[in-house]
Amino acid sequence: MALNNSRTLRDKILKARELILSSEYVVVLTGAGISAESGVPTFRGSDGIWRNYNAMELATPEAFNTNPKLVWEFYLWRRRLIASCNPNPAHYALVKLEQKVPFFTLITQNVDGLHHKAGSKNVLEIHGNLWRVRCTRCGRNEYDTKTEMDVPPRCDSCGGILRPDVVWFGETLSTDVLSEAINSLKKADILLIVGTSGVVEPAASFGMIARQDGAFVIEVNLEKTPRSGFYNLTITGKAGEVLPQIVG
Ligand code: BV8
Ligand code: ZN
Repeated sequence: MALNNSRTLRDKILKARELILSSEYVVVLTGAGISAESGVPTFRGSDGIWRNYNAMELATPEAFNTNPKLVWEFYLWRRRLIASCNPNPAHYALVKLEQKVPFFTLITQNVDGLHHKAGSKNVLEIHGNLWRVRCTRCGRNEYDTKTEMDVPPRCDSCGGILRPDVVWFGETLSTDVLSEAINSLKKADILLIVGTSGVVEPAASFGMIARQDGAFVIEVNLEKTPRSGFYNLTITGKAGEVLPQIVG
């Protein structure tokens, strides 16, 4: 059985490699699982951060309005954790893939910034970025790399409270970023979905959108997800091991 599994896995990887490297337009959707081998905890896995914190308590506008200090302590804790994490072979494989195919879009649900750190260029951060802040009063938006600060921080221009520039539960995604992502899914020949549990909307429906518009959808995940049955090819394995074999 084990031999069969490894041969099946090898065959699936070779099939994915052949399809992806011969495609005109490749879109990749990543979730927390691609950063797991960098040491960034996933959301829903056994070591998941939502285990220690309740997302609905902290990653929501209501939580921030009620207790901005607590929500900022949660984000500072994540910044400190992520500051020492580096991209892993899966991130670097996607940098290489972007250079190998004519058209490429990387859609990420992650807010850790590791795709940029690895060198990916065309990245749509649909849930924002942990290293960016936005003023709740004047809308001023800027990056900062602080892991220690008085919270909640205040805007230099207007004194308004700054918030993490991420999309919380119950908040809509930026319409520009979302329509750019949807457009890329409609044009995609291949959609490669890596390391997401397929729970959070609207990203969870991206595989269906691409499939309905004729894309071949490949999923790479440690385990089957609720969406695996809708996809053309599912490869079970670690992103950091599978992606470098697909991209070469
Ligand atoms: C919205 C930023 C309009 C903050 C995050 C329709 C139906 C049902 C519910 C809704 C719906 N529309 C809206 C909702 C509500 C909500 C939602 O989806 N709730 C869920 C919980 C049901 N969605 C929203 O509110 C969205 N807004 O749609 O606006 C609207 C609004 C209200 C009402 C209607 C419409 C906004 C969602 C954005 C939330 N913000 N992050 C922050 O990070 O602090 S989401 C958060 O979850 C992260 O961004 C994360 O990326 C994302 C998804 O999680 P995953 O990435 O999938 O991570 P997870 O841990 O779950 O899975 C990891 C996977 O990796 C696992 O499968 C594991 O097996 C695998 N893995 C692990 N290691 C590896 C691996 N794979 C490969 N290799 C490995 N080594
Ligand atoms: Zn301001």
